[in-house]
Amino acid sequence: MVRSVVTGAAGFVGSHLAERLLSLGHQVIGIDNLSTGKMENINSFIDLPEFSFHRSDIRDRSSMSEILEKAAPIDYFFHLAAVVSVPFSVENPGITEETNYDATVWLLSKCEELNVSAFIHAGSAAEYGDEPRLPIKEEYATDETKHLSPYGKTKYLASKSVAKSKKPSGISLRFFNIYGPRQDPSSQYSGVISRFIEQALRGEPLTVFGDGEQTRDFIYIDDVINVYLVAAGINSDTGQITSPYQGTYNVGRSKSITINRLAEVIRSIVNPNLSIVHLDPRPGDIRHSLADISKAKSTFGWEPAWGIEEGLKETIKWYQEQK
Ligand code: UD2
Repeated sequence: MVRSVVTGAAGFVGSHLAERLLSLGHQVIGIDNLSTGKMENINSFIDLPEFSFHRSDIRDRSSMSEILEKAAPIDYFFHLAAVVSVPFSVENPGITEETNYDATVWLLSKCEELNVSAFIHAGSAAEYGDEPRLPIKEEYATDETKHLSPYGKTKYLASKSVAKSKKPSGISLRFFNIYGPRQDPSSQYSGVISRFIEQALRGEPLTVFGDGEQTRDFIYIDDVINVYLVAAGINSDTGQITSPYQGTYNVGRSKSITINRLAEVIRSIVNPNLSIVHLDPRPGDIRHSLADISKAKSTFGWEPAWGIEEGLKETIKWYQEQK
């Protein structure tokens, strides 16, 4: 039976990935320190015999060694656990470096020792800093890039180490703006889509920061899970496995939308009478973001399948069901 470890398994993306691997008949060992992840994200599958859950911090080497040695032989190591908040990283650069960089490099070497076939790291568009050349290509992130936060810098360095690894085969997926069910809307820095939907469902005005003409490249969670599988060499329908890929790949739709337009679309789906208000611009925001995804397309034959309106409708439906 194919066996995967998913770090960050109780998070927004990790829980979807674990659930999908289980649905393909794979075994999953989920690890999370529950700092931002939530048990409610994994409740629907926690009792499955093919799933086991360990509460552990990825910086804790003795606990991680014990879990991984017991779990061996491991086929895939999906590494999603990280400091995910940009402002937290600015206030806590030490914890960010230990978590996003040091722990990742150590886990990679542990996976080499345990003969894991692929190590798939969650990279980020933040690795590009405020890149003016659009659409953004993978090679634009270099050692000279001016990162806007310890988050961006540590993700870049970790991606670089992972992408060089041949054993296990190292893959770093640089995600642009991910959205979908289970994204946590509760902080000021939560993804804008989760915030707008939460505001809309409460009947509150949608809060656009600045003039709203900034753009982002949003990708729906299902497309993200598919790219995780194909990059690892797992057939996303049958679960059959072939050789994993290696290197760094952008993951977005390569289509951008302004935040103003996004607010209008969400309002039109939930309640056309809602107001949209403009607040001060958020300090440190980049203006435009757009992925060049030709490398992922030509290497894995992967293409995003979800349009923004369809993805938003599905996401809104999920938030409504939680009420
Ligand atoms: C994303 C990632 C972040 C980092 C960064 C790198 C998310 C949630 N965050 O930040 O981790 O990788 O990319 O570039 O994916 N906005 C509003 N109103 C709100 C909330 C946000 O107008 O209530 C605007 C915000 O000012 C920004 C845009 O929406 O221009 C997107 O904000 P975000 O926080 O969803 O994501 P982003 O791109 O800043």
